[in-house]
Amino acid sequence: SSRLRGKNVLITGASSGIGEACARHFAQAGSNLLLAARRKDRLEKLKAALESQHPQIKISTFELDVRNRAKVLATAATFGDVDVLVNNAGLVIGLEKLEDITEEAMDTMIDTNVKGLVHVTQAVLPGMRTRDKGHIINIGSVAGHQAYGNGSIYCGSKAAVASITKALLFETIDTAIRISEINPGMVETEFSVVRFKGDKSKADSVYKGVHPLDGNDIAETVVFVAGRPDHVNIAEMLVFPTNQAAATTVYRKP
Ligand code: NDP
Ligand code: 8X3
Repeated sequence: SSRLRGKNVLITGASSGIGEACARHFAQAGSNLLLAARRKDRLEKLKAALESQHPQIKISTFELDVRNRAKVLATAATFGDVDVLVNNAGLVIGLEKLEDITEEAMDTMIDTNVKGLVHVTQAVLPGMRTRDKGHIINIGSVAGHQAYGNGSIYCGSKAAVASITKALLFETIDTAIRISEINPGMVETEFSVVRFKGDKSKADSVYKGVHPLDGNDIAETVVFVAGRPDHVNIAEMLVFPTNQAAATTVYRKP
């Protein structure tokens, strides 16, 4: 949509998967990009590729761990005006019973998915309030709305994202700021490779016999949500592959 041309879009977790696909789709729409993640080398490659395809847009990259509150706040001071924030950085570690989850895994998920999202939002929302414009799009998950066994902390972290998103709708009701949550089902990205600590065959088995979503499928919905007229807020969306019915219910072709 031409509404996104020239808009400044900050995407966290832009080095892979959904975030990287969002970068490509917003670039296609003519938006300027602020790309953040820990793996700066990947962001640089993406920036170079997108700059050659879309010479008219501006792209900046930021090596940023969203868990590092002080760094997030300091880096945000260099962002300029952010029109759209896509809070996408997130991860799952393991698939284990609650009593078997390590403190490190628990901290990593909560610090990234919940506190990291809050850090970036706290860094960007005050400017949006001052300008009385902006759009925050949080990438939640079906897992935040339907808990499943061996997913307690991850599901809980995404349930927190759902609650925080809803609270923000109330807190910005008297402003022109839009708050949206997009909840994907099964998306084939590096998500399962990270979950199983690099075990590619275990990760591949998650998608066996199904045609999962890919990053582009979610990026298209993010760009659609961001591209609605200013008076339209798509507050919530659930996006499944066709053969998924619930968080852990997928039909697999035999
Ligand atoms: P990927 O693993 O492909 O991408 C995750 C991104 O998050 C990477 O760019 C990674 O970058 C970034 N990230 C992780 N930790 C941090 C951190 N501490 N600071 C900054 N960036 C970080 O997975 P997806 O694209 O699938 O995941 C994106 C979002 O989508 C997540 O919030 C996930 O929970 C959600 N989601 C995914 C689903 C799926 O099935 N794949 C389904 C529903 C929701 P880097 O490592 O360079 O920092
Ligand atoms: C990721 C989806 O439910 O497969 O948010 O873990 S799930």
